[in-house]
Amino acid sequence: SFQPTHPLALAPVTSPPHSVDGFVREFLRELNTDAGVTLSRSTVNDQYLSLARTVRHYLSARWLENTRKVRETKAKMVGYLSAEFLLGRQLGNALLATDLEEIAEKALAECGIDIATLRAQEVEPGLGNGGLGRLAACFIDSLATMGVPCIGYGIRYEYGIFRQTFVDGRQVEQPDTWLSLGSPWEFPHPEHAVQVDFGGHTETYTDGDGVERTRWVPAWNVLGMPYNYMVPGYQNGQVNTLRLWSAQATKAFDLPTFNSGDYADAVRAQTFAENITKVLYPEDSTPQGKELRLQQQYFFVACSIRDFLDRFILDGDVTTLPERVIFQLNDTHPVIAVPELMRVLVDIEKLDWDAAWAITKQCFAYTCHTLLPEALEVWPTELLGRLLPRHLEIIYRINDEFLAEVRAAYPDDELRARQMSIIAEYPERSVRMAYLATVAGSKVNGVAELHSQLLRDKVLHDFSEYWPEKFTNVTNGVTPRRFMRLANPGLSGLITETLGTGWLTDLERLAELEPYAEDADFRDAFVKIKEANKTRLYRLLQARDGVALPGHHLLDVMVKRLHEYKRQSLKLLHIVSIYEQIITGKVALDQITPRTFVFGAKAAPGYRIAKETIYLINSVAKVVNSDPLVKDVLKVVFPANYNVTLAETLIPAADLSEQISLAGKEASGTGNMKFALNGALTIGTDDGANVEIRKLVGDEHFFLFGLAEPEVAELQAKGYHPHEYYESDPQLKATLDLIASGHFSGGDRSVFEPLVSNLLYDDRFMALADFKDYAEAQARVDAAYADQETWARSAVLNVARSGFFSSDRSMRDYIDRIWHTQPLR
Ligand code: CR1
Repeated sequence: SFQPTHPLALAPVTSPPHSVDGFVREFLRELNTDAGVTLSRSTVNDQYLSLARTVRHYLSARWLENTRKVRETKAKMVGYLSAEFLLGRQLGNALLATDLEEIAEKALAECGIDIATLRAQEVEPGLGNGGLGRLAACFIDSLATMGVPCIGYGIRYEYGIFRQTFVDGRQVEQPDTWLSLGSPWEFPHPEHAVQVDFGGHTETYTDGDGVERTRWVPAWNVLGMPYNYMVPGYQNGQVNTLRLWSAQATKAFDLPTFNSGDYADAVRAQTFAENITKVLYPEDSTPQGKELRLQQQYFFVACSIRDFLDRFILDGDVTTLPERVIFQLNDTHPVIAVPELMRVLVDIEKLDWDAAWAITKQCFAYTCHTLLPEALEVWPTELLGRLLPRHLEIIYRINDEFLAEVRAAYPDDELRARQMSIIAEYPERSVRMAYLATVAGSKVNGVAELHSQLLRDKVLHDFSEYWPEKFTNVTNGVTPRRFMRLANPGLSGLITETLGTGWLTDLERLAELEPYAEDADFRDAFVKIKEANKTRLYRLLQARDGVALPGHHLLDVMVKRLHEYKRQSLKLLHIVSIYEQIITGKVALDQITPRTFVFGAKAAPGYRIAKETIYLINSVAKVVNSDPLVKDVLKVVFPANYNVTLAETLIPAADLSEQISLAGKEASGTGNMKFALNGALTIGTDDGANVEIRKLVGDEHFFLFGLAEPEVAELQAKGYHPHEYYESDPQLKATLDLIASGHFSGGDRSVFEPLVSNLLYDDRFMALADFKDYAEAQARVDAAYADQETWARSAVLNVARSGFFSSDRSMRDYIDRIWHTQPLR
């Protein structure tokens, strides 16, 4: 560091004036000097980029100040390690955080620009798959809003989650080129690039003090280049950092090869290195076990740990690390950070093993986000040892010492030791990353009450018996800034009018709305807002997907990743069942509650059944939407490319939220919370956070159906035979028969045969077992919706009673139960 002498450089960094004039000046300066155009010659993209940079200027002073304070006060930080951060668009959130919405709108209007056009220009960074990545984004928003020092560490994928298109009803994936029009929210820092090693072997040597040590002799390396993002708190002047890593070659090209004329070969190293952060793996909840994926994981955690030590442990005393940071492991993806920190402490910082282990155990905590056994990551030792030989040795030693403890605690119980081993021997020798995280982590948490209970009872049973105090729950939450204030300005305005300000950072205050459920004027205003939100959605869908929707239908929405356990197929069976009853004359049209069904879902490109389900949904939509008989009562729409941006328009418009996973399979769900907070009623199973939503909003305001988790387990144990449900329920039979008959596939019976057979003879997630109860619950929905007053009352109560689901509350729970950090004063 150097000592500046100019008085301006010594003064605190300042923000531009918080006024329309100030904003206009800043905006034009950006256009002229950064984009290099005049206003009259500028494109929408120039304007958007300049607007983003202008807003950024209002944040940077606070950001720099924040970072300085954290360093100076040596405050303990949260290091949130996550392979995914599904941020959504940045502009709206930054304008809100800086309280610049009105000023910016006026300033741009004075320049002859409609801010809405510029907002629409932003491409969201899709650096995540679904709930897990979005949760990380909500958490860092909450920490900034609460003033808790946090640095998010992740990967800057050049291509995020694929852009979904439909071609003849089938999903076709397109690359997500989110960076192509510029990325105004990031600050690259090539000077802070970190080297990351891979491959090679290890060797022992004796150091100067006569101590026998190990060193890693890697075979190749890449550079990790950091990009900083500001994470602004909501109107509190706090700005935290998100640091995403991009891989680059250590040597851009091989000059002799280049000079010899083989240009393609000369840049091979570069291409190889850059591949590491080229693209997000599109598997949600089910890992693929690909080598490149392990490279991504190690790459970003190695960069992050090095970075933290270099930037925050300035005196080099690594033994103080537990006072300075707690690294939260967002699922197993970053768990290789555990042996990496051990390697750094033992091999590089030369601590002895036990001291290093004592530090490491305090520096990590682990959140598990799943229960599906196939979703728990394991890495074959062959692969891990080839890529990270030193890390595998460290893992073996951690495991040996851990198993020695287990054997001492449970003598004569070799089976238990085998079950708890971090190393699995069958079907192939591999490392169970969830076990490694559990052994190393100071705490282990699930993401909803039921999920945490099942973790203790089932997935990590032996561990919870051995270390009961290690296990805890933190129920997920969502940020009300994005999912209420930005997504639903109408409702937020009504709430502020009613309660005053303050509720956005103290969401339990929504409880004060409770009496207004009985107030006809309030309900009236509430219903009008819902209608306006529907209109806004229908305009968007018209423009975006070319579909026209009727205004007065019940809007029934299921949006989430396409996965068998989430059971989009159950929703679809219900739709087909209604349709079948109409076309066969079993029910009269005037008995049907007019409904529009909306699906939004991406399927992992290699997940066959999921993709077939998408095709079936689109095929059913095509037939139903073009059948004149049902045109006034049924519509099925499936807008392509569901993402955070679309969610923000969709969720506030919904009347009914579909949360229908098989009990015990959805760890939490977070979409369920967003719907309830926006006044949709839920139809759902007793699964994940649904359980807590139902308890809080009350049974009368929630449509519960389906097997409970213990019943699922029991049915599984005694043997589940889905075709028995088909044989004994005539309506279910008629529904499946209609699909099998080729009615939705131009008469071709073979098209959906695999899907139908799968339901009839396998049905891993028991859609058929829950069908009847689901249809009955849907009939209760119809009955309830027929009484608009009562429905509105329930909807208001859903909002009033869902304040618990703010991610601010989740963060408080993490702080109290796991992190023990303090807000910055
Ligand atoms: C779970 O499936 C949960 C999110 C966030 C997902 C979902 O129920 O709400 O995590 N899990 O906790 C996941 O993506 C890899 O696992």
